Amino acid sequence: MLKGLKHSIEAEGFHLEERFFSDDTFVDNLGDSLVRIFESLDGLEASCYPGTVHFLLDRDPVFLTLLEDRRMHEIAREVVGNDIRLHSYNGLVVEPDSLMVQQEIHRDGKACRDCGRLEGFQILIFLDDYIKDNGAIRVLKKNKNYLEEPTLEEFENDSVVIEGPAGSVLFFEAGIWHASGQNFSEKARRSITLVYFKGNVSPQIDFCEALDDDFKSALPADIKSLIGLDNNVPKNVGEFYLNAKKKDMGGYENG
Ligand SMILES: O=C(O)CCC(=O)C(=O)O
Repeated sequence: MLKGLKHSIEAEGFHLEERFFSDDTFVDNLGDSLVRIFESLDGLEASCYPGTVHFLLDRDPVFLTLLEDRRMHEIAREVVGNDIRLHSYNGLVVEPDSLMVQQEIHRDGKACRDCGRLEGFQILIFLDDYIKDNGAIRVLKKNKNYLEEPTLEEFENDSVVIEGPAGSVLFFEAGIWHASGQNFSEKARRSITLVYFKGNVSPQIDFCEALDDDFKSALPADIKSLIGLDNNVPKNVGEFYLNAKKKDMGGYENG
């Protein structure tokens, strides 16, 4: 799979792996948890980006289980390099006839004019079947100007709709322009997006500040590193010495 995936990413900027997650119960659990959280949102969280649930990681244990599927991170490392960091981990619940910012032609995260495959990588996990009628994502294939923002007309002419069954995963470079369609079906379309960037790009949220200490300390070492907890800079002199003590006085780092 990896060889084909790398080839498609290289040539077109994206690759769909049908039923990458073949355990239907797991995919259903992800979808159910996402909807439960979505329905409990209020205030700014409910109104600022309708249809988007941000910062999934500690909202339900199933989202940590998903992050512990290292196959996804390995693929991101193959494409971007070893020094990757999770930039964002969000969910989408696209309700019938709803309007969302994702319907505009866009790129996620810190993708900028110069950010092609070297900088970032995105994974979109379908929790329901993606079909034209429910507004499946459209992506603009790579061409020689693919980092430039396309006009509406260019996007309409040159983009492709990505359809696939629940459990499928769309892998794409962060530099690829894309947009959701409108959901004309009678059921919500749900998905999860993981965006990775190189370690020197700041994430959508400071995971270190946002997560609870108990949650952080129970995380496996590689997941800590993936979300940037390794870079936990002491906030003050007191914390610096406390960290040094915690290391059992095994030496003052950079001391
Ligand atoms: O799945 C979709 O509808 C599009 C998702 C999207 O545009 C995004 O996550 O940036």
